[in-house]
Amino acid sequence: MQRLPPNQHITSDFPVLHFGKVPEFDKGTWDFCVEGLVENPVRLTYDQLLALDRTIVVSDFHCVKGWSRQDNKWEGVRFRDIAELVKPKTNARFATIEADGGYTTSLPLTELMEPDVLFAYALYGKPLEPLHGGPLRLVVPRKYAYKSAKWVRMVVFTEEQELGFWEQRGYSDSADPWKEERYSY
Ligand SMILES: Nc1nc2c(c(=O)[nH]1)N[C@H]1C(S)=C(S)[C@@H](COP(=O)(O)O)O[C@H]1N2
Ligand SMILES: [Mo]
Repeated sequence: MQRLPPNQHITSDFPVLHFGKVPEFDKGTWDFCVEGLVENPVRLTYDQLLALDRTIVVSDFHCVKGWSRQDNKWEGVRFRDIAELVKPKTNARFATIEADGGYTTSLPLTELMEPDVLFAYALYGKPLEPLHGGPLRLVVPRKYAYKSAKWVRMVVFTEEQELGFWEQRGYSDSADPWKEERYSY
């Protein structure tokens, strides 16, 4: 089976790519909020998040600029487990992911509910380092990596899809690397 999406090349190091500054993590004030069209909005501290069911997913990571990094061992909480906790209302169809520093991205719930979609707080058994999105990042292996928001603080369930940071700047909203959906035009 072909493991590398079209026109991607494998890199064995882990490039660091983001817009803006790496936010500082203060465990005392940090929180993770899930709200919008849900029955049971939650605000979790870092320790409360770590106490939720932990899942390990080994997955590949594809940046829209052309590099792919294989076999990343992420550890965290599945999106679907968070959804189970907050109970999306029947009209919720998307979720907007908001990060420290203002970065956002959005995905259909059908794609976020896949079993390999994680809010990751560890990589190879170590707390996720700030450069790669620590303390918490979304990981969506089946999409270009701009959907994998670093420094996630908030999830808002919505009825309509909101356009994320890169998606407002010409990148594809569907972002499927296998179909090479890189740009929105
Ligand atoms: N908050 C935030 N998350 C982000 C980005 C960003 O600019 N800000 N860039 C995205 C892009 S384009 C890529 S390729 C990956 C890079 O993740 P890495 O730095 O851990 O390799 O983060 C994604 N998540
Ligand atoms: Mo990227």
